[in-house]
Amino acid sequence: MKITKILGGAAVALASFSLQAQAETWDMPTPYPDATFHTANIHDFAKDVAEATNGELEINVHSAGSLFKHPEISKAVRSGQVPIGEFFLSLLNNDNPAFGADSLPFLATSYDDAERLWAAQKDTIDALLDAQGLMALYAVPWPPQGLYTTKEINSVDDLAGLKFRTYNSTLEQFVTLAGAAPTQVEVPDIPQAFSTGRVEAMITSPSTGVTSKAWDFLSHYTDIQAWVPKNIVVVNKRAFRRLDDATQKAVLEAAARAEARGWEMSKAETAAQVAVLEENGITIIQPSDELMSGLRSIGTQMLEDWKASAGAEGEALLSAYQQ
Ligand code: PCA
Repeated sequence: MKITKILGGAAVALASFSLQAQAETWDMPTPYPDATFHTANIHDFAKDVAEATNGELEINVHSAGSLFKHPEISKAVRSGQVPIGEFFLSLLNNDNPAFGADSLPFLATSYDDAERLWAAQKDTIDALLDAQGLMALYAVPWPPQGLYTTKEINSVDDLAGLKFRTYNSTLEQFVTLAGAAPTQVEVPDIPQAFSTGRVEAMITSPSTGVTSKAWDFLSHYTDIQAWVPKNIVVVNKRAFRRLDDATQKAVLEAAARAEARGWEMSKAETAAQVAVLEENGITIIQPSDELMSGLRSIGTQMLEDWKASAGAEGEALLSAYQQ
């Protein structure tokens, strides 16, 4: 009796020890607030992974740049400081122009275009990330990007001199060519940047307009649908390889589900969040032909610059997209 008890206790202790030894927690930095659909999707992804692995892999999401600031996230995953993270794919444009293709103005402006562009980009991006010790898990687009201002904008000239919030180098170039003055501001800092007068206009999605309560500091939304940029979730390859086969498989399956779910969430967001902007008093405007042709010609110039810097790799990517 006594012996069985002891053995039983030892068996229980052993079992819980081996569970503890296997169970792992991954800290996951992300740049955007919890109210963002991308972040909600990541929380679901983490839940799926935990469930599929019986809690052996827990992903602990640190949103809104709380663990690493957005520009640091890719480096933190690369160096292994964290095993997994999310960031805006085209932030890596400075490493290689192929990363920035989805942020080129008017190259891909609908979800169908965005899907074809992602298919055309994917192999190149995978190879570039692989060389950095990273592996892509999934990518999800933001809704098409629109123009937020404090007045009606009918032409590129109307943008001249505006203090303009930007989020990457391609947007910075676009804004500069439009004659406005760019300032890089991360999403969690948008309300303060506007309320203190550091910026007075921005190009972003209806989603980010809503999560930052654009109606508190802006009045007009012009639906220019300029590009459909993506967020990407990556893992550190070494950290991934340390997982056993079943856990690796669970992560990849949850990632595939998150990608499919995220694209649907993004599509559903577009109209829904424009409606929220409108309900809160923002004037929604269809762009004038003059504004669009002015912006498009800036886009054409930027595509030429991009081609020149992206070389043969860029050409292959573009021709795959334009097939
Ligand atoms: N929101 C993010 C990226 C694109 C978007 O729609 C931002 O404004 O930074």
